Amino acid sequence: MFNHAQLALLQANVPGLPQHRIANIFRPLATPGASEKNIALLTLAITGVIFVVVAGLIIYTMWRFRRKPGDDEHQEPPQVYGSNQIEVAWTVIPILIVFVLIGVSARVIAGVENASPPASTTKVTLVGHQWWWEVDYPQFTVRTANEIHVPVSRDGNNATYLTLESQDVIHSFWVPQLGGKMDLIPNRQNFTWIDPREPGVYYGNCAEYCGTQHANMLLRVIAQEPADFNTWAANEAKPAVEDPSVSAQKAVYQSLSCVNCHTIRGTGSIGQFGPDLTHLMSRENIGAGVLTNTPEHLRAWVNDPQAIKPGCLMPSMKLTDKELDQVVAYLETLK
Ligand code: HEC
Ligand SMILES: [Cu+2]
Repeated sequence: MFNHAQLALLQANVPGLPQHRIANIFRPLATPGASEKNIALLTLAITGVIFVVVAGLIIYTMWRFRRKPGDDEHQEPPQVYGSNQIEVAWTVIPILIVFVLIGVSARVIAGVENASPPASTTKVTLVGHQWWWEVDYPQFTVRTANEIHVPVSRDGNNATYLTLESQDVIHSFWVPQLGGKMDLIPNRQNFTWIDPREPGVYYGNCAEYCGTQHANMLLRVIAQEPADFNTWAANEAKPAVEDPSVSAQKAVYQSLSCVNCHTIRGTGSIGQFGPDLTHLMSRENIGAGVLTNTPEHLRAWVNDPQAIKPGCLMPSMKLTDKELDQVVAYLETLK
């Protein structure tokens, strides 16, 4: 499920938060994930029985009708055609199996899709872009990218409802331990929800091929104690930090075309095409998971994103070394 760069990222520790590194559908930690696990087990059990029966019949037949000493090797064994009982059995039984699986899946999908959000829950609008995730919190006027902070949900309360949209092509939300897959479709809204039961970082990825950098659309759900979540949201809701010691560096950033693609709230940088950078330094990774968000990585990214994530929709800006230092120094103040 993960490529090399992402695996390296998974190994990076975030202090204080356990990492649910194994994105294993058989260890669900949320209600939708748990019901999906049951479908997976049922499907495995049914297909397992079919496998044993079919493979068993093949092995039995090979043994029972093997060539014996004295058999004429040019003589075909007797062939049987058109047994009504067998035809009916292998038509009806698979149809029944398919209907059982459709019924069970439809029930789970309906439960995930149609649950209406109680007023007290967190709402997130997740917008797929080639090749990153925009994460909006309409209740807090917060906008971030690639990392979905949510409160942990211990008693069934505090679920997070997700409205899924796409800016360009079809993407798909899948965080195996929590839930999914649910597609993000242009000109349409889909809904799903998650209720992570344990604090920690849950990994997911885009699950619908969406173009060249599809494999680098890592998604992280960061489930926090409600108090920590509120602290995070309160900071994110503020406009960008104004640090007078970097006003010259900020002026350099403002003079570049970065402002046409990125928003830094409270400044003249109001582009909407790329990720919101207002609180860039509160994110653990950049480029939807290709790099951890360290000063060196940030510099490498701004210098030449095409070398790191070839084909991504941020051009290499060809800054001078001096401009690069200044822009990165400014970005690093955006806590
Ligand atoms: C043509 C639009 C465009 C321009 C111009 C542009 N960017 Fe970007 N930027 C993007 C896109 C799109 C992404 C997301 C790339 C991805 O992850 O696939 C991005 C990502 C980033 C990120 C990583 C953010 C994150 O959370 O992953 C940073 C930092 C960044 N840009 C800074 C800059 C700076 C600084 C400049 C100017 C020197 C700049 N960008 C110019 C479109 C642009
Ligand atoms: Cu994709």
